Amino acid sequence: MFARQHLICMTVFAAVLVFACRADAQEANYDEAKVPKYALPDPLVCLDGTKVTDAATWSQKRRSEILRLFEEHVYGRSPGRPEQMTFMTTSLSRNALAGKATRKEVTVFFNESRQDPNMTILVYLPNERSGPAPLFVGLNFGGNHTIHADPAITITRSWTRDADSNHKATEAGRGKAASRWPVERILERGYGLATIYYGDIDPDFDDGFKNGIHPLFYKPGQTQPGPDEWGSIGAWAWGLSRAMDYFETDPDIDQKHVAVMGHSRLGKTSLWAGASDERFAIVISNNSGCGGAALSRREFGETVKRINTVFPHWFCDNFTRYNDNVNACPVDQHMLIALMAPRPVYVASAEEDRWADPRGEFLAAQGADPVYRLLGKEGLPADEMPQVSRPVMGMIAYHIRPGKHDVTDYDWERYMDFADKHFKAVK
Ligand code: GTR
Repeated sequence: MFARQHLICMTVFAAVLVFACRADAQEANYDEAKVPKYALPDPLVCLDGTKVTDAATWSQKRRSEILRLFEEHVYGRSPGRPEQMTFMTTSLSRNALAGKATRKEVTVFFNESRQDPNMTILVYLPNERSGPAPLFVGLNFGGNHTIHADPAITITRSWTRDADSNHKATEAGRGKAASRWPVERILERGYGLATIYYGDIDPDFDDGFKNGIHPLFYKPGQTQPGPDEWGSIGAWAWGLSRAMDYFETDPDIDQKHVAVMGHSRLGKTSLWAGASDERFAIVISNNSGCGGAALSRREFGETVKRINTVFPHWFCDNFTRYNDNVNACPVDQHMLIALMAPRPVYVASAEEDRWADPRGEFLAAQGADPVYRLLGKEGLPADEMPQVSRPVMGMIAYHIRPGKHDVTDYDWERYMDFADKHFKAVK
């Protein structure tokens, strides 16, 4: 009897959920004519109303003001580098991928006891190089073993989305995401690639921050982050900074030429990593959308309310204040892109990825341009949104390619063109 009632309850609940999701999806606006009128906060006007007219005021005052605003209202404050952190190389081959690469796996332990959570950085470096290799680093969605069929990559022990195998990754996942990681091509163009499974840092579901990295930093008595403290995006970005700490110790890696790249929620993460850690020399956002490169005030496709509802663990709790009033938020995402200045930043969209609002991504990139120009840099050399497959590259780059929400070879080739342009890498 109880079981039957329970079943009925679950069925009703599921039906309501499906209905709610459909209703919500229908409500998403995809009509340019229905984008509300909005005014963007000026990245060059300080909170006290003064206008920034010189580079020194930007770097000494306004930049840190904007960074604090993003911490307080959007991503939350993160801790720094743990004092007890250690690195351990757990595998090394100088003869990987038919001799083309050096492959390393490096485990990062965050505390003295070397317990979980810890993260494993998988690194491929081109053997054909004359010195330390410039590097792309990005988090992956399924485990390091998914990015390439290389049988030597260790399968992650962390929670994965793979429900078939009880959330434990298996051999079946090996190479599954290879189309998003053209490792051989990256090596051929003279770059290394490092990647980390994002679930090593914080599993991507809302558990009240009991698992993952957060509890390591709780003050006595604290059970979850405060309203202005890091959510999961903050934690993932923090993990990228810890990887950067490792790169600084590896003589095979050119630590001054590390580009951080991420797709979708991990594109939001690469932007936040690049904003909060200026050691990343290039920052790349692939289809990052709402809470990433897209302007929140346009409310086109995914909205702040919807993202905070469906993914309550991604941002800090303060961000929910803007669910019904996004105009009250003291920042919008063009200011996040401006935090990369004067470093090169690339924003990429996909034509069919309307959920991520390609135009909103372009407009945010454009909205950062005045800051680059103030710093004497080119910014984004485009007055209008470019046509499909017509990348524009200044210090800010933008492209929109045909197709859906994904990372393709086209995207990677453009990121490497951009890195060639700014790093002058050996090819
Ligand atoms: C969607 C989410 C997006 C984007 C995407 C992803 O469900 O609405 O913001 O992050 O997931 O990460 O694949």
